[in-house]
Amino acid sequence: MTQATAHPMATPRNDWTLEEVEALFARPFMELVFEAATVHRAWFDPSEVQKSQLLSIKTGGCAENCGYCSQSASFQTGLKAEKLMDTTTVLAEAMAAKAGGASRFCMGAAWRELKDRDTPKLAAMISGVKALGLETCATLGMLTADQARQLKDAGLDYYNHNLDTGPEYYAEVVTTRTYDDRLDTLKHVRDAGMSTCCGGIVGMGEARRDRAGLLHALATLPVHPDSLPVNALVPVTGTPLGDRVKREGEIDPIEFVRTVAVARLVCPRAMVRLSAGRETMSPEMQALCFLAGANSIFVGGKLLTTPNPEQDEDAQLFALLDLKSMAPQIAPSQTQVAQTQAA
Ligand code: SAM
Ligand code: DTB
Ligand code: SF4
Repeated sequence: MTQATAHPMATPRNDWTLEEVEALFARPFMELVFEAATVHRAWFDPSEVQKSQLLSIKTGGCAENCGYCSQSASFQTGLKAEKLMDTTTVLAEAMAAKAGGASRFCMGAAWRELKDRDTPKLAAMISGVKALGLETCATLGMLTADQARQLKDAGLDYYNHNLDTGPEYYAEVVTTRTYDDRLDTLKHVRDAGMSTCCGGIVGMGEARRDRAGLLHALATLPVHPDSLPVNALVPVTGTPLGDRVKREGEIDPIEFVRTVAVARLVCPRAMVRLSAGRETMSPEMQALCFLAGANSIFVGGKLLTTPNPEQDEDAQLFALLDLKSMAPQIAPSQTQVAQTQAA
């Protein structure tokens, strides 16, 4: 905290206005990146980047209609739906991820919500991965308060549940759930004492105001996300948003870096994850993202269903940029810190 007080923007705030967040986006690019890099240094070692690995434990056939997603049953993407993986396979994948240098393992399921009948199996996977010494994360759709507690008891450190975009653009992205549904699950996760992982996707045809709207929504949550993934849309053929981006063109890379920088500024203590979309980013673009405050990536040749740079390519990137791998981040969540301070 002593270092953090050195810069006025390094102290977390929950009273951001949308206009203030938009004003950050509009800052001269060099100033914005410099400020974000400065705030990044107040809380983190800028030479450390965490390597996370993803595994799709239940692929395809999802009941939601997220317009970017390869796994929605609403779109013809050519993806084959699969059953929930068995625990032994998941643990073998987690061991391989650890051996490959990942310190965090995230299990993703193409579900609208977790079903009670699957919870014991999920709990076994989570406790097994945790026993390997990995930081655990899962993303399984909506959770009830009770399910969140069961996952926490099993050893789940983080729950990922993205808001994806600003509230005004949300209905363009998905119509089978509301922003409030997402906020409810995030509350259950916080109340269970888990760390929240919540971010969104850039490059879905949204306006800058929507990107600011997303970051404003995150920065005004009762407690900031502990982990904030910034995904660049991976355009999947057959999805409405993937097809649209292929027709209309991708977002300007500098606007993506601006989004990373503003994420770092409005949620200074969050792990900002440079998530989907690195496959098509140059080393220079990724370096700018790290400078602007991103401090985690997903490693391994596959995200959930789409390609990601191979391990050796990322090893070269780390060597080129003199980056070190970060250890698991299982400090108390920001919710727990706030509760301790209030007590
Ligand atoms: N079904 C769960 C849910 O949606 O919460 C978990 C899995 S879902 C695939 C996890 C996140 O991946 C989504 O919230 C979205 O932000 C991101 N994502 C999915 N498809 C993507 C794509 N094509 N490009 C970028 N990000 C994507
Ligand atoms: C997140 O925000 N990004 C990751 C993780 N959370 C689960 C998932 C990216 C998925 C990209 C599309 C795919 O591979 O299917
Ligand atoms: Fe289902 Fe998640 Fe894909 Fe939406 S993003 S369709 S909820 S798997």
